[in-house]
Amino acid sequence: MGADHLAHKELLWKLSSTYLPNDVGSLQRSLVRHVEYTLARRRYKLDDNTFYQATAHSVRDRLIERWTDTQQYSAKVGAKKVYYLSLEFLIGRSLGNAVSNLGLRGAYAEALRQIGYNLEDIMSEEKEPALGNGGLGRLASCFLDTLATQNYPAWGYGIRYKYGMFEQRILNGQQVEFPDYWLTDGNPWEVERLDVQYPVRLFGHVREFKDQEGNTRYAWQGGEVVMAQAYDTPIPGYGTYNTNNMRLWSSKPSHEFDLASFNAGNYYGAVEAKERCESITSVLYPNDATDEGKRLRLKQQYFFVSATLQDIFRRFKKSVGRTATTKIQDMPKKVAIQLNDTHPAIAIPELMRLLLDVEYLSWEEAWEISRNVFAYTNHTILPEAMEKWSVPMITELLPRHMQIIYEINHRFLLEVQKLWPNDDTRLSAMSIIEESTPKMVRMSNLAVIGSHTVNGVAMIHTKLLKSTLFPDFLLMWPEKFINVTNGVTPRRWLLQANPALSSIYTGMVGPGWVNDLKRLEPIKTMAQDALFRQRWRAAKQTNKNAVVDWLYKTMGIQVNPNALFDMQVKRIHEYKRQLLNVLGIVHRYAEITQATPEQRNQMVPRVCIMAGKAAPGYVMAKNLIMLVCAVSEVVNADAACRDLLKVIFIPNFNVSLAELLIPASDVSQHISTAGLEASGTGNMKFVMNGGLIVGTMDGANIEIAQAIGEHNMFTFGAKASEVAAIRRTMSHHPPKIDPRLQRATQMIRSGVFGKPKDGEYHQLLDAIDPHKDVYLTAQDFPSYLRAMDEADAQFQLEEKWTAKCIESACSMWMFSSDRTIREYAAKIWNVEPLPFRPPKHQN
Ligand code: H53
Repeated sequence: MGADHLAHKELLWKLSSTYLPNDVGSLQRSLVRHVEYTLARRRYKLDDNTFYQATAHSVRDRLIERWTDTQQYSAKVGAKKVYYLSLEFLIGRSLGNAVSNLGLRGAYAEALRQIGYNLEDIMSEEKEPALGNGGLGRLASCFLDTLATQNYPAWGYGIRYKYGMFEQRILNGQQVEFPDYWLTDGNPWEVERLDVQYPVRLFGHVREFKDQEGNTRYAWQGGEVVMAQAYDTPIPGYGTYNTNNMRLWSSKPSHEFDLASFNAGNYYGAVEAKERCESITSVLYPNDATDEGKRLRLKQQYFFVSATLQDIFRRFKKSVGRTATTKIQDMPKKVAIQLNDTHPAIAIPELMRLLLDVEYLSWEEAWEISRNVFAYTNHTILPEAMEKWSVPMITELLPRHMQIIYEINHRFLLEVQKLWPNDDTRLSAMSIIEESTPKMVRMSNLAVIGSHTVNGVAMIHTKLLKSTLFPDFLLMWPEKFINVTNGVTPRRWLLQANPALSSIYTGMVGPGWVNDLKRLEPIKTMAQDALFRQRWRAAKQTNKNAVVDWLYKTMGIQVNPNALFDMQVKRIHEYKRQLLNVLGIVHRYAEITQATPEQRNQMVPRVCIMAGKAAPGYVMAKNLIMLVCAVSEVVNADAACRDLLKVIFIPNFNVSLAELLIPASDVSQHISTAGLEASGTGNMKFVMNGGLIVGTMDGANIEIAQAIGEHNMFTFGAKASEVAAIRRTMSHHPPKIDPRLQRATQMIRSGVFGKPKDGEYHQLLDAIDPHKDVYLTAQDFPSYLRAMDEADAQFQLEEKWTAKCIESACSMWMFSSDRTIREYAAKIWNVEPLPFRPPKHQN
């Protein structure tokens, strides 16, 4: 048997160790094979979609080789791994990213061209997975790209929602939500791992008993058991063989569950229960930076966390088995878990439960391990985003976790009392439990207490987080709080989104800039070169023309390609102040209609583009969209505006649309009330793509201004340090309203843009009444207009403008997620890159 076994193994190895060839002919054979055998289609008359599917499968084959090699290698080496736990991954389309990261873009383009297909067209067939809301989810996807590119052993864990972020359509000038069933054509990028399933318990009760040594133990029993099914997506790095994994969980009924109900003779009940199981992962909650406190959402969080920790635990224990010297106490040497916001923070009591109730460790041992495994990223200080779950809800759904949370809190409060005896105010501020009716569990306090490191996402955000959100925790653990400023991947946001600019860069410094953005720095001096500036402008014009064509084709709108393209594209939120933008537009409209022909000749033509989704229950955000659409109708139909002003609300903003728009902007707006946008990441993408910013001193804007020079940014508005005092005084000393603001609001109120029947515009404008202008919209209006005027003036000085754009774009290296991830690796995770050397015959 031994000899047979060896012979089998050898033959198997021989058969499986041949790698796929990547020459054009081989790629074509692979495409056709997938058309015929994977898709079972005939060989002729094939549409682009079929060829998209075939290309995706062909690319996937090549990803899988690298992926399995990388995973086997890191298991063999026993490397420490990073696990990025996020309820959102805003992935965007995969095909373009995969072929360029594999270095096969040219080969696939040629292979397709020869058989009559165009790679770009094929790429646009892909339906984009939108498993996230906005910044937080997109950041997670940028991080995965960088982790793979820099050869870190890292996995992303998340949920495979059946319905991603809703599709936004504008009907009668209003947002209407449609379900996003992104899986209609299947998903060629994922592999269903039928061998990776875990049971997840919900509800039930806790049984207390004594173990053999007489220690009190707890077992969580009964309730419902749901199965978590793994779906894996390979994440290729750029210019490396390393390929990481993103594992998403989908819920399905367990057999145990079925049998119980069917045996009880309750057929319909059993089917309903099955549906309840499946519903756990059916839909992404469409709220960005707001907490809804829905029960199903807590189920999602726990379901995801439980499956993920079982999986991490299993892998870790396998590695413990491999080396006799590793023990369970060594978990922090092998495992780093990053909590992306508090959404996965229930992982902290869950890991404690596994260590206590399954591994039978002592509380002290378990806590030591747990605290050294977890780190927490905070992404906002907005009170409405702070996750709180009611104690009765957690008790019902996760009874054992509620006990553990109470125990964590009890032990923690004893420490607090030791430090600050008789300080009840402090005690109640730091407690995990909020003493309200009903009592609430503060997930952010739990996350801070249960993590070894807490980070904010931009310098100002981290400062505010320390001073306003967690000041007492900071006194207790000054070292725990650090800043890691966000970043974005240059692969998607430059190389893929902006081929025109990318080829200029590559022509100047070679292709190395793609994973080393510092290499662009020397190009700054080229801002003085007239010929270079001309090339730069040509690239920008190419990108603007692409948007002009797209607008005409998809929306039937004609715009002046030489106008200043002004964009504000992001989630709609009061704190992001899209209203300030609209009021500025109405002001501009008023100026145009009242101008003499000579004055009009002096004006800078502008195309104002806005896009973004409003949470379905967020009335103010939906009203805002209504107003933008109404303003756009009136302005665009007014002959006086002609080439001078166009206002466009583009529906259904998503990653693909961002890739089209961002490279075409001249100016973009990042105009949140100072102190409220944690970082922002769109700001980084726009500047990298040679656009300038109109912005407040908020989030990463501040650091961008430092990096590119303040003279290259149009800043305005109250500073974060001034906001509180301004708010305090406004109630008794309201500031005088700027007459231009008065005129703009008057136009809106009087019905120039229609009079919706429920007074939606009044609602928007009442909120900026100078007595209670929470977001300082009226307050900042005059300085906002000054910044916009300055942008207009500068835009007319074409050569100077171009020089600014070049200088700025080439100073952005620190906003590459490559820098961000290096900081996480060094300051938080303590992990090293582990490059896997490719087999010789691989390119
Ligand atoms: O996270 C981004 C930040 C941005 C912040 C955003 C965010 C969400 O998208 C969702 C929830 C949340 O708490 C924060 O608003 O400022 O750039 C990535 O850090």
